[in-house]
Amino acid sequence: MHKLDEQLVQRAQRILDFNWNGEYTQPGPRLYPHQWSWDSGLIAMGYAHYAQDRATTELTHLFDSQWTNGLLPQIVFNPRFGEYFPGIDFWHAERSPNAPRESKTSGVVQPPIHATAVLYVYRHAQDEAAAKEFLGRLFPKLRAWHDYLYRERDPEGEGLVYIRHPWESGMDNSPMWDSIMERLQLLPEQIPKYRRADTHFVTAGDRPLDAAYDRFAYLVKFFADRDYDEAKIREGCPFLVQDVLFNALLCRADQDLAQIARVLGEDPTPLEKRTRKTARAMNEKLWDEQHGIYLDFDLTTGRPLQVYVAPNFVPLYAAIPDEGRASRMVDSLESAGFGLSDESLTPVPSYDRYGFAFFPTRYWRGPVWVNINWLLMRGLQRYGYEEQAQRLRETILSLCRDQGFYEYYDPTTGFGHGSDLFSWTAALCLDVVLEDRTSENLPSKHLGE
Ligand code: 2M8
Repeated sequence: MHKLDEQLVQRAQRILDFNWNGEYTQPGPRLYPHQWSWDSGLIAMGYAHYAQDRATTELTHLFDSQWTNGLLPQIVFNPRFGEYFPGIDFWHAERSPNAPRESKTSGVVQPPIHATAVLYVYRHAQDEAAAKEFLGRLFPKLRAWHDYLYRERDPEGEGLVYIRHPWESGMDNSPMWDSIMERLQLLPEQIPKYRRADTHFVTAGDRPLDAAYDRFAYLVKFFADRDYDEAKIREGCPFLVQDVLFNALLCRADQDLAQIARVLGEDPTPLEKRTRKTARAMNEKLWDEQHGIYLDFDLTTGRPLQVYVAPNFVPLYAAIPDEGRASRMVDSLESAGFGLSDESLTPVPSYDRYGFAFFPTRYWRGPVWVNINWLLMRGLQRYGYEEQAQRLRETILSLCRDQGFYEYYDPTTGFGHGSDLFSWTAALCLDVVLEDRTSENLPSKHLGE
């Protein structure tokens, strides 16, 4: 390995060591002290290369707090840390008969990358027997997680699941939610009392506005008032969206779950059928022919959300578009708004930089995120766009090398912002250096036919 790469690997490992607490990895040391669901999946993929025990402990700890109906919570709280909003008491997860009694969690979910992470860990394992035991232990939990999503979040059986809070998307401050947030006119007495903690740790200018937090808090109370009963929530919830990133990762995770089933000698057929159904539904309902990208669908208005964000190219990672559409997506990624081939920019801005709400340093409104770049890099590799994937690879490495491991980066200056010592940035950077392409040996043929 090149000396510079070796140093980068050591630096990345030191970040993960620092944030590891014996049971899980804090996403960022001050801003995010608890365990976050999709962070853990991404972080485990980094550990897969050098700390298998940690990878399995991390995912096991998360799934230990799975609800009895299969819901995998966005946050598993560590009661030792009080300073995070919303904390344990705000959620009232205990009002649900499904919430765990032994541990404290939030009552929303995050993008389902877990089966993908579990398979990744298995494929990199040195100890085949231990890895197979882990696979066997996690398989029913992963199946219950995906079944929950299709059962509770896809009541019409379309093959597309909905999210019901911006936090469920993993990109809560995205301009994608602006029209919904604006529509949500609240009277002062409808806004729950709360105190933010995030702006104590990072500059308020990088974080969501208070008006957004008012609505985030309102939605949490809405769920708790309905005891987290999905049928009741669905009836009047002002935020119900079929999100592209979420469904693309679910489709990919179901492909990986089918692969896990095969390894364990279980029947993969129902999972394969389901993954094809989701791919087909995304191609039929969410594709935007004019702009060469997939769009989220707002179930309240019955219309697509015409907002162009980088995560909406992630269907490439799940092999959802056919070759023609993939090539249109690459053109869009190379267009001025996303600048994949523009040398004057650090790609990929998370939101079209000519879009009305573009803000290069405000969280999810324009900054470059390493997890999104990584998913796009892997997706582009899958379709054979080596040159474009290489640009993303180099971007991830140079950002980490020059700036350190930040939560996100300004695409116009390359400067790091948000939380420093950020775990998924370190984990994925590590993966990029040590990447073993053979672990990505799924067929590159698309699924949508
Ligand atoms: C951010 O979200 C949390 C709420 O979940 C927050 O702002 O407090 C997002 O970037 C999310 O995707 C991420 O999982 C989390 C922890 O890194 O932080």
